[in-house]
Amino acid sequence: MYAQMIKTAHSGVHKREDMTEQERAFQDRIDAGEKIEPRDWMPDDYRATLIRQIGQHAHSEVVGQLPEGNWITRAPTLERKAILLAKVQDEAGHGLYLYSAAETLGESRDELVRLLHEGRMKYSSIFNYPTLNWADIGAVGWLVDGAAIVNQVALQRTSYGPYSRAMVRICKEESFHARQGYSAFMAMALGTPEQKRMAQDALNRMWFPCLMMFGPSDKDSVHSEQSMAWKIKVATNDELRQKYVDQTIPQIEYLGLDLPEAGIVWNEARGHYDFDMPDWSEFFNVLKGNGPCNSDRMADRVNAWEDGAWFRDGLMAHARKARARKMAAE
Ligand code: FAQ
Repeated sequence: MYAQMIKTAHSGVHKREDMTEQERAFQDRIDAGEKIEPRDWMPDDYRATLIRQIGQHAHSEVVGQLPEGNWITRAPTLERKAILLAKVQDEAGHGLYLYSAAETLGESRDELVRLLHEGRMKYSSIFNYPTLNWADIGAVGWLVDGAAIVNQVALQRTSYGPYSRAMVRICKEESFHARQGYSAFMAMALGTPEQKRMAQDALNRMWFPCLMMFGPSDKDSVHSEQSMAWKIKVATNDELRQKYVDQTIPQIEYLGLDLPEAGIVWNEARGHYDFDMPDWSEFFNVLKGNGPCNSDRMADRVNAWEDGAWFRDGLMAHARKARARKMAAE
């Protein structure tokens, strides 16, 4: 369904004077802070925008398992290994909650996965960067999950009920993820000089890719204006990015690391840190599939899907037999 709706998901901002009576009544519900539920009437492009965003979000959780999953066998202690295993498993669960939320809009998980594998849907740019060493794994938990949380805490207030409720649970689990990341990273930052050097290097490399997670600057964000009007998004890309920078700088200082060379200066008048924006040409290049790991990530996902076909077929055969047995017994 989303494949046919892609055009409407990009159809520009709705003006009140152009709305039908039904659309106006819908907007009034949004403005009054009501949640929209699956059986409620909604405009086609509200539905398509949600499927796009929730679908991409779900794909990010699943693809996001890859950079950390590849370090489970190499975790430095059994305790770190058990923690990382649980964390990566949680990400799969987050993907499932989100695919389920998309299903309430009439879009199947199989269809969304097909669109991802055909390169017609996106996942978060951050997962196209490599995790080179153990310091990077701490940094993913601290900085990547930290960025995801800033975004997802805001999304708890999104206007679509199932998405909002999925976010409440996901945020609880993400806060464990960020803490385990900070704990692993702190052990490196406060460790030997070589560990500290690795931690500083991980921070420097991940800083800008993490800022990119919030999307392009507001002036270049295609969807923000309409998504804000519908309260699908409750804060803009730049607002959330600022919030993230403001909360992360004191955490870097606490670790005794140098701030990344990224124009970070406290601005007393604004009451916020000033900082340089990432190189947006790099961001858009990663979105086009040209990041350091895009092709590896997609190949891993497509292979996993194909290798799992026998298991899905087995589950379906079992379900069919169980159903036939149940019906015969009735
Ligand atoms: N990466 O008009 P906007 C996680 C695309 S969860 C890739 O501003 P929008 C947990 C955007 O889709 C991380 N594409 O778009 C974890 C659009 O393209 P389209 C995922 C991006 O939707 C941690 C175009 O650029 N979180 O990490 C990105 O209003 C550790 C124009 O952009 C979510 O998905 C990007 N960074 O705002 C898991 C949160 N940014 O669709 C494992 C929900 C933008 O027209 C390990 N999503 N694009 O072809 C959102 O809040 C929004 O979708 C934004 C983008 C803020 C990401």
